[in-house]
Amino acid sequence: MPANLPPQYYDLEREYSKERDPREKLRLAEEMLRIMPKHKGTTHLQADLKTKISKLKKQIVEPKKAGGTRQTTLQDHVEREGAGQIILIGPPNSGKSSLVDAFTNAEPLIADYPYSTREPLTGMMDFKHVQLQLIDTPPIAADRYDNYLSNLIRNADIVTLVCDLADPKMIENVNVVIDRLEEKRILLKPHANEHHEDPSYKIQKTIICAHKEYEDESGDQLARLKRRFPDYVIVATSILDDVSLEQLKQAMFVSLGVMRIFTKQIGKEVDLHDPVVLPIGGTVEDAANAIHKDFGQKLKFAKIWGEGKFDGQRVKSDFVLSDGDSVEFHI
Ligand SMILES: Nc1nc2c(ncn2[C@@H]2O[C@H](COP(=O)(O)OP(=O)(O)O)[C@@H](O)[C@H]2O)c(=O)[nH]1
Ligand SMILES: [Mg+2]
Repeated sequence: MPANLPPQYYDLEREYSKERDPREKLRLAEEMLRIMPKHKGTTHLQADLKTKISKLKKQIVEPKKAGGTRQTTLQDHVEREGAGQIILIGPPNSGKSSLVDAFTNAEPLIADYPYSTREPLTGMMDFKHVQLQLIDTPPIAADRYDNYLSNLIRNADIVTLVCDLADPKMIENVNVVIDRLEEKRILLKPHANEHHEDPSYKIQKTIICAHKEYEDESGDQLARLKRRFPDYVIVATSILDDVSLEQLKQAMFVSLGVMRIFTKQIGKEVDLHDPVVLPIGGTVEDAANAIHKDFGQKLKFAKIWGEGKFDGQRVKSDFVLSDGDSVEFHI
């Protein structure tokens, strides 16, 4: 039976075969399926198109990784990688993409016009051999809020609110961000241990990045920010000031409430490149279990090196470790 396809179908098919962007291909394929007459003569074609559509959908949801950079396309969820997930949010043009560019191998578009970032983008940041995942996001403004942001922000470990010291309307624009999130029942707070009587509200621990510090010679803008956010960790940064960028990284790491524990095999040097990351308060047993399930139970004792300890001090499984300690396990 002849297919008797309408002429538009052939136009779409031509476009489809030239198109490279999978999302645009998907749109075209769906359109082809929509206009295709549904009768016996087109059954094969229909099946064919449906297969193409499902393949394209898969390709879009699971894009191949390239050098740790990933354009997230399933936009409201970023699969967690590394020891913590930190989302950068803020008004347009505040410098979110520049920071993600400086800290990770991701390559976001940086531009002097607002709304340059259209989609979340993730990249991995190394901080003293700990891998942290950063998410760059589109701006939040009075006339702009991408709904998928709510889930992304709720699911991140920490929010970094990037404020633009060069913006005379900085406070106003930052307030818009806070208000819009509150509408979505997300409350940015300096600590995670606050509670809200309504459980549908999410309290999200937040640190403040006071960006473009060199544009604020008088320091008035920074002072304004400190008055507006009295209890928050605030780090003043500039892309041109490496020390400030290290301070922001440090603040991000500290805000996660984790510590790095280095491990050492008996008779060998400490492995300084691949620390175990544990919540602060973790013990020798927790460190052992992080290396291998049940390892903690088999442990007889451990020797540790670190600040405030004797070198090779012998400790039991319940010994509470501190950031930077090295541990040698004895079973
Ligand atoms: N003066 C100054 N400009 C910056 C700094 N960081 C970024 N910018 C500029 O601010 C503009 C917006 O940057 P971008 O990272 O795209 O901001 P986003 O919209 O928040 O992602 C660009 O023109 C950047 O070059 C900084 O530390 N100092
Ligand atoms: Mg951007």
